[in-house]
Amino acid sequence: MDYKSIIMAVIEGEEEQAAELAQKLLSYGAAPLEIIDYGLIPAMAQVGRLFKDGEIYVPEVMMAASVVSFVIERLKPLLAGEISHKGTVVLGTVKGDLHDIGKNLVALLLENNGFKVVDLGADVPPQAFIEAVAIHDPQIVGLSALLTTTMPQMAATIRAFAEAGCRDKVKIIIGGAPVSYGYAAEIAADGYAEDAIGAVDLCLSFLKEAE
Ligand code: B1M
Repeated sequence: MDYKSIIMAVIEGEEEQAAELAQKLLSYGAAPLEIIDYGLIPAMAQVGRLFKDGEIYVPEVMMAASVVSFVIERLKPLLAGEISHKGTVVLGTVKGDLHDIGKNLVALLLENNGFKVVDLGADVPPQAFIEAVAIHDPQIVGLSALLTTTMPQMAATIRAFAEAGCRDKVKIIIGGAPVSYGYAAEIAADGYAEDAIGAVDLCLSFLKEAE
């Protein structure tokens, strides 16, 4: 299967073309998750490299990001998950951070693995996570960050849970490109996942533990 064309379409911000190419790949037998893994994610990695090297600027990055979201929206119905919920995850990108593509992928895969996901979006302050936990009673809270400057908001969110007296109520997991196992340990998160599949495995393992 050739993913080069869809990768180029994302990088060039060609929304309709990317959606058509995704459709074509599906008709050749590609699974929706393969299109995400071999097409959309590598395209964003390439966009990141071009941005870092000063070959493209924020508007082009935003265009590429919106193409990815557009294609994912179209693949979503093909990834129908279970209807009964195994557990609930409150998910968000931390305060000050607007990156939401990775977080949206985590939400998508969790939903497709039977979780109810309460997605708080991006730029979420600690208090909003705490309020969502009070309302939705999840087993797990997932924090995403893509900037080294917003990673400390993960620690701040965990501290806010402790200060509000509800740290023990939930498992808190973290993820995002600059985050690591070491950082999770440092801020006393309950877990770290490198990618969306890893986040699903981690959440499933917490539910198993609680049984
Ligand atoms: Co920005 N940005 N960005 N950006 N951006 C990065 C992150 C950067 C690495 C680019 C670079 O310099 N090479 C750099 C950060 C450097 C650093 O902190 N060290 C950067 C910068 C500097 C910035 C701005 C400051 C730029 C500026 O304005 N001068 C600015 C900050 C805005 C803000 O947030 N306050 C900014 C803005 C933007 C856009 C708005 C233009 C856009 C975001 C659009 C959107 O998300 N809706 C954007 C994008 C798209 C990127 C890159 C190019 C791509 C990110 C992405 O979507 N990757 C990125 C470069 C890169 O990562 N290569 C970059 C694809 C996605 C599938 O991967 O998000 O890593 P990722 O998610 C993965 C895993 O990390 C993991 O699973 C996902 C799927 O496998 N994961 C989790 C993520 N969350 C998880 C949570 C979990 C578990 C796993 O559990 C809860």
